[in-house]
Amino acid sequence: MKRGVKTRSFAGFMVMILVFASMMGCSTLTNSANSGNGTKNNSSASNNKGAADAGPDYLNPVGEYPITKDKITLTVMGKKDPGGTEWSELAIFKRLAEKTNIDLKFELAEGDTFNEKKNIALVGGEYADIILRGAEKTDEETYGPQGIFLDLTDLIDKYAPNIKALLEKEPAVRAAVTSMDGKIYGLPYYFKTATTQGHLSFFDSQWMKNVGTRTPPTTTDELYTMLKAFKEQDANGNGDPNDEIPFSGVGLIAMQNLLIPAFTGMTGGIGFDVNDAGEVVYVPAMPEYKEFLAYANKLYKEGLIDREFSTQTSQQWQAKVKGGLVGVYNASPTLLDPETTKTEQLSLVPLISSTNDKRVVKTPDNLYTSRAVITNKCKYPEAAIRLLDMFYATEENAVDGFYGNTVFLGYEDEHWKYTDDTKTKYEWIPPITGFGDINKSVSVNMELPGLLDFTAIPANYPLMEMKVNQVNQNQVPYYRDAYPVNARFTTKESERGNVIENDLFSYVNLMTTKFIIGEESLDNFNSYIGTLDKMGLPELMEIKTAALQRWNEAIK
Ligand SMILES: [Ca+2]
Repeated sequence: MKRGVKTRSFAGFMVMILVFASMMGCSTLTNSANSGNGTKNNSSASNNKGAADAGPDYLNPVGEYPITKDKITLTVMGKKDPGGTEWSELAIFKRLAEKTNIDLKFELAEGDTFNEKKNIALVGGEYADIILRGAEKTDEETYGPQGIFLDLTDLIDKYAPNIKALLEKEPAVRAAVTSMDGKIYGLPYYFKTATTQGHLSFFDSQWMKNVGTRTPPTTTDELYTMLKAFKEQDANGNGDPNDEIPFSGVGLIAMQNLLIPAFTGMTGGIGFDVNDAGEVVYVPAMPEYKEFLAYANKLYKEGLIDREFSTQTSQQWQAKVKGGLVGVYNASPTLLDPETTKTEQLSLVPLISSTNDKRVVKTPDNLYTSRAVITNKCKYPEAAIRLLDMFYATEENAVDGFYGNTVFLGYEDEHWKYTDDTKTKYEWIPPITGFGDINKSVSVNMELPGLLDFTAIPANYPLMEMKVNQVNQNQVPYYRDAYPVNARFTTKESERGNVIENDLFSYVNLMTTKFIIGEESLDNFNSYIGTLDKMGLPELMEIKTAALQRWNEAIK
């Protein structure tokens, strides 16, 4: 899937910078009509204020369109998906420009190339008015206090009623977007859909019936018994009792989602969590983690875990699953062939064990920060925030059919429609047949700033329906947050913390795999803990604890 852009020569890269720089000049020209001087760090347009509440002269009142009286142009540096359509060709941006009088001039790049370009631009002072879909929290902490990213707090208050409503309704969203200095530099993507999920420990109900198991396992012992039966009998019913792989996945993902929570009662996987006393814990250093390792080692020794779990590619694992060889396959049933899969696919409830009596599954992420920042190059920050605010509209305050969900799905009754008044199911309208088509011609369907709140599921898609029903029944009731993913760190804390955390992650990954496959004896668990300490775990715990305390204050 990767991208010719990555191998672009340095000369080519410089050409891109030059094109970008000339675009900046272009935007300055457009702006010069309205701005008396060329100062960088002030909205000169907003200096021409009329009445106190009406905003600057160039702007129509909030709620009225177009947003600006005359056409303006804003430059946007954006991170696009590999091979994705140029954003200027997408329907949402074309229609928004018509409605608002705001033309967006895009300078796009992909993946690491984008990050490199962004850093060069910000350090070199040649950046766009807006950065879309590619800034990070650490950028906010660095470039916010320097004044390069604008503090959006007052702009939101005056010009962005939809964003304001979201922040008032969701204290965790406000906390997540608030920088260390108490200001708001970046706008979030906040998403809730029916198809986001907890863990994915699905299996075929027919396998269970074929081996005489009556009800799905709810403890680690019961899981062991079922996996053993899968191994010993002809669970897939093809006449060969020896071709079953009872439990498979790629790497440690399945263990993190199902087995580690079953033994530790924590959902932080091989990372950080917060215990019931409110203290930071590092899950792979918990005594209960040793019990998980012992259990997984037993499964591995007895051939109940795929022998190739730590070495196989995603494609190899998928081929086994689609070939009907895997029991608990640890993926969404939508991976299976809809033509041939007619049996009920079940998901395990979170399991309990000898060391844990709480059923827990990790709450899925529903928020990405820093999806849009406005820089001090922008002469029209009021217009920029009003345009971005449209991405946070709900169905009730859509403007010409555009609201948060439009970014995800396209325009209702043009690209998709509900199948009936209950609004529980939807279907695509040809020629649109799926999200791939939306991304090709209509929108960038994920990770732009905005609010996505969509609980309908696709019609005529039984495997998706099974998944959603199982997740709602067996996982949603047990959601538990791990360490807050949106806690803020100082620049110094992140620099030091990231080094330690990456080292720990690599070591824990390696050692966990070795303990499971028996290459390392569990007698060495204590020396493994000692190594974690030597690698800086206590220092990282302090950093994480300080950030957690700030987070807890922020969400009060
Ligand atoms: Ca078989």
